[in-house]
This record gives sequence, C-alpha cells and structure tokens, in this order.
Amino acid sequence: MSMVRNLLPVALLTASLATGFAQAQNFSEVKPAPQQLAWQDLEFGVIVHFSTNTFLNQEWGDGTAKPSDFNPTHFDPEQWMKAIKASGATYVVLVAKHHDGFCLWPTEQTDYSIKASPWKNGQGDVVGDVARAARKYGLKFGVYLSPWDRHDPRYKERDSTDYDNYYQAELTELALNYGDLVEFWLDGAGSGGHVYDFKKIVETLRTYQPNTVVFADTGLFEFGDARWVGTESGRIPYENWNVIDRHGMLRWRPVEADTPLRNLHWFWHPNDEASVKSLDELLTTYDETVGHGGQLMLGLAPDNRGLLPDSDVARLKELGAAIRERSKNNLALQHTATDAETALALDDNPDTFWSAPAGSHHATLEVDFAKPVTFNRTRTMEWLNDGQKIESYAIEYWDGKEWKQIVKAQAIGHEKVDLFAPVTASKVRLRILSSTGAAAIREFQLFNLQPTKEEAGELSQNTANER
Ligand code: FUL
Repeated sequence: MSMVRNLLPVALLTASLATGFAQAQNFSEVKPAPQQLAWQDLEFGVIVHFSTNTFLNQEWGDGTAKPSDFNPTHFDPEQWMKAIKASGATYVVLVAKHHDGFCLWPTEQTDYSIKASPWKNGQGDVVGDVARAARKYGLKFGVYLSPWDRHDPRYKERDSTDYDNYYQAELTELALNYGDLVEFWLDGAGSGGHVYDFKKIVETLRTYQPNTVVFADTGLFEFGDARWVGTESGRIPYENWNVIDRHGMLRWRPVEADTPLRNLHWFWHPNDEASVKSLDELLTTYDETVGHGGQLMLGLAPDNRGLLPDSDVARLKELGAAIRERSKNNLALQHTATDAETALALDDNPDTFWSAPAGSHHATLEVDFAKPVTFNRTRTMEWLNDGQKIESYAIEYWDGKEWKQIVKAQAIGHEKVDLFAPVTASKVRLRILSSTGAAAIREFQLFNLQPTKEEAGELSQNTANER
C-alpha cells in the first residue's frame, strides 16, 4: 500500500519541524511531521549494498581495498529495479559509501572512488545510475553514507573537524545532485567514541533536502526522524509506539526494521545461495515489521557481475506475489449496509477513515455480515495525522449468545496485524478500550490465511498456554 500526499510548502514544513515538536511534552500532544507520515505509508523499502566488498568476499572492508577491485562486468540497476518493484517494495536506499570509505559516485572530495576504478574507465556513476533506474520503475530513492570511514586519514585524526568537513562535503554532493532523497541512513556502526558534528551535518542535509527522513540508529538518536528497531532479525518485538522519550523530550520517531534477504549478509558472497531466506521466513518478517506498524528495510546485494543473483530475484518475485495474494480477500468488504462513517474503515481504502465521536476515550466499530465469515487474522490501521491515540483495544466476535474476545493489545499505530485460531462469526467488533482522544481507523480488515510456520507454532503455543 502506498499513498501520495501533497507536501506542504518547504518553509512551513521546516517551521513545523523546528517549533511544532519543541513544546510538546505529553504523549498525546506529539504529532508526526507530514514527511514522516508520507514515509510511514511507504511501509517497505530495500537497502542495496554493492561496493569493493562485493568483489572481495567480505562484509566490513578495512579501507585497504584497491579501487581496481571494483569492476562489475554486467552492471544493470534496471535488472535490480524490476525485481525490487516485483517484491512490493516502494523505495530503494543505496549504500553510497560503506565503512571502507570507497565512494560509488564521482566525488570531488577524495580519490578513493569509482573514478579510480577500471569500471567504465573511471567515467561511471553508480549513484546516478541507480537513482535514475529507481525512478524509472516508480521507486523512491535515498542514500546511506557511512560516517565510519576506515580509509580516509582524516578520520583517524584527533581533531575530527577535517573529517566532518569532508563528510559534509560528500553529503552536499549527494544532496544536490541526485534528486529528492526519500531517506538518509545515518549508521553509527563502528564509530566507537568518534565525535561528529551531526548537528551541522543534518542542517546541511535539511538545507537541500528538507523532506528527507533521517534514519538513525541508537548511537545517533538525537539526529533521526525515524529510529532503528534495535535488532537485525526482521522483528518488532514490542508494543510499537511512535512517540518515544529522547532524554526527557517526547518525539515522533517511527521505527524501521532492517534485515538482509540473505541471512546475516548485507554484501554478496560467492556460493551463498543457501543463505537466501525462505518465502515463509520473509512473510513472517513482513507480518512482524509492516504488520507491527513499522518500516521493513530489506537488504539486497548485487553480485560481482553487478546483477542481483537469480535466486534472489526469484525470491523477491515470490514475496511480492504472496503479499499481493494475501491482501486480496479482505472479508470486511462483505459487510452488510452500515452507516456512512463506519463504512470508511471497511472500504479497503486507507485514504479514508472512521472517527470515533468527538472527545471520546473509548468507542466501538462493529462489522456485520449476512452470512457468517471465517477468519484468523485482522489488519487494523490507525489514522495518525493527529497523533497515535489508541492505548488499548480488543477484538471480539459474537458467538450467537455473547461477545467473545480474541485479541487484547495496546498499540495499533500505522498498522497492526493480529493472528488467532480461526473464528466463524456474523458479527465482529473492534473495541477501542482506551484512547487519549477520539480514535480514528483507516482500515479494519479480516482475512482467512494460512499462517507461516513460525506463526503457526506461536499460535499453537498460545492455545496450549490458555488450556
Ligand atoms: C550496519 C552495518 O555495519 C552493516 O554492514 C550494514 O551496512 C547494515 C545495514 O548496517 O550497521
């Protein structure tokens, strides 16, 4: 699901980022910026790792790789994009420089770049080619620029100002020359105690790219608009609140969960097809990231030819087909006539939403069917423009005599998938048990789907515990 929103004029947005959040100190007062909402609607992106490591069978280069090591024979980012598009992802983040310091665009700031490689006789530009290919296939584009640089001598200096200026100049090139950047990945990995002038760095980015969502891991907590989930396992293993405390200040920081398509590998390695995750595993990941209200960032690794390997392409295609298939039969669409407001949450259209009565702190959204339906999964989406309001909810069905509870949880947020043993009923309801203000629901959907192996295991464990 993706949705295009009109972005407000830049001046207004910048002002709202600077002042809108500054005063808020109550959970219920903290609201997202429009850029954050638009980004949350993208739901599923990919991050692409392709550099000298690809040619040297390694994950973390130490900065000594030779530019001549980088020489793909069949570089074709359009081949990547076809597979990415087929997977259902909506945007691409390219690693423009990883920790080894090698730059994939013809930067003016260092000689350690593709300009010094034999590829296209040093005339190529991987960042430019990937950005163009992504847009051609309707995918948004963003970049990762590693702060940790194991090649540049300025990195090791005691006074880090020189390195900061260097990093900032690299970032300026990326921000000025490659169109709108949807996301900027700030990765604190490996930086161990190094002090960067991130305030200035993010100001530079904002000057040229005011709408880019900055993703930052916990080490760079203060500078991000979105936050790291805390694991690379492809799970959001907790109640997912968009508002979190940052040193006493509450901030809207939606979560992103990054995980590679190949188990534990961000870069390509030869003879490593066995590490490509199964479709079943990827669907669990999808349910436990996007289905837990967060962003899924799937890691892809082109090989030393410059192509995504066939095994990976096939898996991405399967994943996209399965995601589409699984969202096809929304049983809520079969509801009997209801009031116009309720219908807005049952129409398969996340651009419209049901609102609970003004000022309410609890409410019920009921769905009735002419004939009983069987379902084992719900997908609920909260309208977040005015903040994340729902703090506790239940899902219940009518068994002919009384309402029976099948789900009780806290956060809904951007999206919440709940799974349970199949239930057959002609009335189902979503009860907002507690909300900080009138709740709003974009979608309340019901499905009857085969759970993944892991989900089936958890469900049978829950049933056993209930006995
Ligand atoms: C981590 C890095 O250290 C990995 O190599 C990879 O780039 C991953 C996406 O982020 O922090």
